[in-house]
Amino acid sequence: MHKSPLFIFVLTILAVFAMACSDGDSSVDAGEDGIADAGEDAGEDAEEDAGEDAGEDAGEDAGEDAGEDAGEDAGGDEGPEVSPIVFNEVLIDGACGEDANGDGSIDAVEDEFIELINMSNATLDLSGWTLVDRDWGEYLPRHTFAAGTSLASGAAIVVFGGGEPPEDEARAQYLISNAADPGTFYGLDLDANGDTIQLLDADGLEVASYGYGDGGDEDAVSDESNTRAPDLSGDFTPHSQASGDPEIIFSPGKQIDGSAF
Ligand SMILES: [Ca+2]
Ligand SMILES: [Ca+2]
Ligand SMILES: [Ca+2]
Ligand SMILES: [Ca+2]
Repeated sequence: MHKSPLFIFVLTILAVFAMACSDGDSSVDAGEDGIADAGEDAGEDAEEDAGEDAGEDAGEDAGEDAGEDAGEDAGGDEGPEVSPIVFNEVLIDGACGEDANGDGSIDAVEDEFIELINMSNATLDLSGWTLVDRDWGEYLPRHTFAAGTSLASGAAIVVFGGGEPPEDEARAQYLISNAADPGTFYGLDLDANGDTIQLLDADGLEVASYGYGDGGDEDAVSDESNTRAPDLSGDFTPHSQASGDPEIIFSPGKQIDGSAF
C-alpha cells in the first residue's frame, strides 16, 4: 500500500500527539510547574513557557522523524558490520495464491511474512525488539517482540502479518505482528512497490534491515517470497528459482528445501 508524503506527515503528527496525550507524567508536570511558577513568579511567563515547550517539542519531534526517515531511506543500510540476525526470507505479497501461514485463508495482509535467523553462536534475547517499516516508523512498530522472546543460535523466527500462526517447532517460532501496537491493521505493511524494514533492538538501534523496490537494493518480488540462496549467506533470489520448483514459492521457518534450520 503506497502512502503519500502528506499521509505519512499526518500520521507522524497523530503519533506525536498520541504519545504526548499518553504521557501523563509530562502533562501533569507541565501543568504543576506552570501553576507553581505562576504562584511564585509571573503567571503569564509560566503559561507561555509551558505552551512554548509543548509546541516546540511536538514540532521538533515531527521534524526529526521526517528527517530521520528521509535520511534512512536515502542512505539505505547503516547497521553494524556483522549482524547477529539476518533477514533470510521475506514475502511481500500475501495474496500470492498460497496460504503462507497455513490458517486456511489467503490474505494479502495476514500472509505476508518476515523470516529472521540468529547467525550468532549464542541464544539472543529479543525482548522489546521491534520490526519497523518506513511508513509507520518507530512510533508504530509493525511488531514488538514480547518480553521473554528468545531465539536459539541458528534457529528461525517468523513474523506473519496476521491470522493464526503455525505451531512452533524445535527450530522455528511463528508469530503474528503484534496486535497490541496501535495501527497494526496493516500488519507488516510490506508495500508492493518498495519498503524498508528495520529490526531494532530494545534500545532502538538497528540490528538488520531489508530494503527492496524503491526502498532498497533488493527486488520487489511478487507472487512468491524473496529468499537468501543458499539460506543464511546467499544473495536474495525469488523462491521458486532458489527451490528449482515453480510450486515451492516460500518456506517460512524452513530452509529452501523444506528442511529445518
Ligand atoms: Ca504486501
Ligand atoms: Ca493465511
Ligand atoms: Ca510499509
Ligand atoms: Ca525459508
